[in-house]
Amino acid sequence: MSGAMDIPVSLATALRNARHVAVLTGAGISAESGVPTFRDSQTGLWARFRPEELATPEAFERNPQMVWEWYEWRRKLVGQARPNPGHYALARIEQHMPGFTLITQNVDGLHHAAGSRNVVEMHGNIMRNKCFEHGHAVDRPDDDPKPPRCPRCGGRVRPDVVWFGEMLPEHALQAALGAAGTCDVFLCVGTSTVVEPAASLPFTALARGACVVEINPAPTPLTSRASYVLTGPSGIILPRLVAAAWPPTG
Ligand code: BJW
Repeated sequence: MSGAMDIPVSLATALRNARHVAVLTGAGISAESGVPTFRDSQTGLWARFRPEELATPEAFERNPQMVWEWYEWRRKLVGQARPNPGHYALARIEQHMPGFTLITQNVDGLHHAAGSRNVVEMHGNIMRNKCFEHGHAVDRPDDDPKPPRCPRCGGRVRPDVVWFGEMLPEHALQAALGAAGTCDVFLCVGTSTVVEPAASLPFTALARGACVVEINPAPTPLTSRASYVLTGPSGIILPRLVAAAWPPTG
């Protein structure tokens, strides 16, 4: 990618003429905001931590303090992060579209911070909490103990995110499936496209006949099937895609 000229005209036209655009984002879109991805070999969280020790209900039952403290550390990172040009470009696309659904696997809230409105959070939000036993929402947990206790039932408090082996929020799953099954253009941005059920969404869109665009510096299981592959960081490519579809006037 070296300039706006690198966006194929046929892609810019398809985006401009779309009635419904669906976007799936993953950790890569927030990498340029300083939030580590999961699976990148040098910087990814799981180059240093084992997911089965941290991102499962069993891990929390085994060692709730360690899991709670890992999430507190990540909350600090996310709390300092600001949206990057990739997040803002997606908010701009929404302003141009009659129908737009931004499906994110990210728990960092940066799409809302960038001004996106129709955001579906498939894996929850790291800034929210709920109790482990009954799912009661817990607004402001105490600092101690770690993890704190639910004021309603005394259960342990956990982050309101989706761990491996857990069901996704039903409303989010339905909204994501609905958007993938009805869109004309599907953008798959900054995800390794391996964690289900999110990873199936671009394939659902392909089966429906949508134009599926992958934006990622590295190949994924989608790369060989995508209609267009834009190789590079989303903070560079997405603003170029917007400029190609809706050229600045004057
Ligand atoms: C850039 C960039 C730049 C870098 N610009 N890009 C069917 C088959 C097999 C298994 C399953 C299945 N169905 C369900 C499962 C089990 C499991 C699963 O999928 N396992 C697979 C690993 C095989 N799924 C589940 O358990 C899900 N639950 C479920 O399906 O319930 C029903 C059920 C249960 C059990 C059995 C069967 C059915 C729940 C999944 C929950 C995932 N949770 C996590 C943690 C969230 C909380 C937290 O943040 O701590 O979600 S795991 C982690 O992975 C996180 C992410 O959202 C998710 C996806 O990762 P993502 O976003 O793709 O990040 P990376 O790091 O992998 O990739 C980053 C990408 O960015 C790379 O491609 C880079 O190249 C790129 N990049 N810089 C653009 N500047």
